[in-house]
Amino acid sequence: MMLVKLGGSVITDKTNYLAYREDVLSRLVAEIVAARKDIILVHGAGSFGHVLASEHRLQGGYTGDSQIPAAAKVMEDVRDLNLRVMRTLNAGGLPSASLPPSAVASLRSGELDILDVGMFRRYLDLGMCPVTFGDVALDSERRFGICSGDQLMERLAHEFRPQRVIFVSDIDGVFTADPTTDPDATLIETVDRETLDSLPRTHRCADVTGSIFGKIETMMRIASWGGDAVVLNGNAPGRLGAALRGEAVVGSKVKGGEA
Ligand code: IP8
Repeated sequence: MMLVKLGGSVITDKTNYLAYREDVLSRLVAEIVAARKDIILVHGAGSFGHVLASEHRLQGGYTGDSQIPAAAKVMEDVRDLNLRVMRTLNAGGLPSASLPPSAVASLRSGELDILDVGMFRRYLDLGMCPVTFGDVALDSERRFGICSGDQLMERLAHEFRPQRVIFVSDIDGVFTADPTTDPDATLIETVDRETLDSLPRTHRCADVTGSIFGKIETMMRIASWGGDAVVLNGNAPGRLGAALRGEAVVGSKVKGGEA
């Protein structure tokens, strides 16, 4: 089984509120279908979630009633994105079942607490691809919060122990410096604890759910449970398909840290 996260930066245009990249998603779905693997899919929220979540400081949980309409609007928007993803998956030949965190998960102080993994298992058994996504969810301490796709990836990797965990991003992988501003930045093929600690902490951090460093820490925990954890560029045709077939691919492989 493989666990794949389609990053919000690849399936949406993160700079434009509610801009969906259907052409990119259709191609990625074709690569998944061609690979013929059992898959659990997670997708990010991109411009359907982060813009309003940051404007209304939803990440830290409830601070006042004025946030409630914004939280509801973010839930509506990420459902809208998810519905578009579901249509693309089903039309592309990957029968899929949507499992929204607002209904199957809850947080405790911003951390993922409860996730109904049994549901994922039953849809997989039925021959469907379970799909979940970054969403607003209830929080037992903070009333509500943001459940990120990366938190879901970590829990699902822990429960299902997939052969490979793939993060599909809009850049080739982890670089020695920020490739958007530094022409000397080079791709790091294998990232371990030592490399991570030596990286300059100047990379861009555009999300309410954290920076690339937080993502790599998550990937290290995932890799420490056995499977490969890989980050690759979904804008480059063929790379996701190759990674699903277990082939070497341009990207960064993250080696497990301490469990
Ligand atoms: O895009 C964030 O999930 P992510 C979810 O996976 C929201 O970080 C609603 C901002």
